Amino acid sequence: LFICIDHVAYACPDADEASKYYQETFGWHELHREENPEQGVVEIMMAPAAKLTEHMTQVQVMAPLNDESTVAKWLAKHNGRAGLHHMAWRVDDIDAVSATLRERGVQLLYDEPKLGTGGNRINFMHPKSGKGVLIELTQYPKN
Ligand code: CMX
Ligand code: CO
Repeated sequence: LFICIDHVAYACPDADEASKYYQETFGWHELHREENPEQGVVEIMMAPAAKLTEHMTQVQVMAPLNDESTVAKWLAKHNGRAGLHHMAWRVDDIDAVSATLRERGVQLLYDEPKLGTGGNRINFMHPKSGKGVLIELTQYPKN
């Protein structure tokens, strides 16, 4: 069902500041950045390598775009402190994986996948189905 851990997401108030720290202190690279208004985040995908390769895991540095953002709510609940917010599992076929997981009683947040990083199709397992962890499913565009 699953290919690899696509990313681990770090939520913070200022994504640029965190990216600068990753670059200057750890020598990491920005692979991609975008704003996703539907998800309410500005996100920067980062990794030790300058290019995304098969089975590589990234860090998604993200900050809320506005006060209504789920990430703004999460930060407020954590007294404004940055921290790990979710992890994402890369899948080959999100529709098939979602159907199998639903059969197994897993609660997915959306009826249909939404648009995620770089045009990926994404969905989330509710934290209670992830044993206390918010887990994203992500499928890259097929080319
Ligand atoms: N990790 C683990 N548990 C979490 C969590 C997180 N990130 N966010 C919330 N929870 C838990 C809370 O602790 C709470 O648990 P209890 O009921 O035991 O107290 C429960 O979930 C409900 O929390 P809440 O603060 O009331 O939050 P909501 O139910 O309003 O929202 C969730 C939670 C998961 C539905 C919401 O965050 C969501 O829709 N997430 C998916 C979208 C998202 O995270 N987008 C940003 C990332 C985009 C990207 O990766 O591209
Ligand atoms: Co994510």
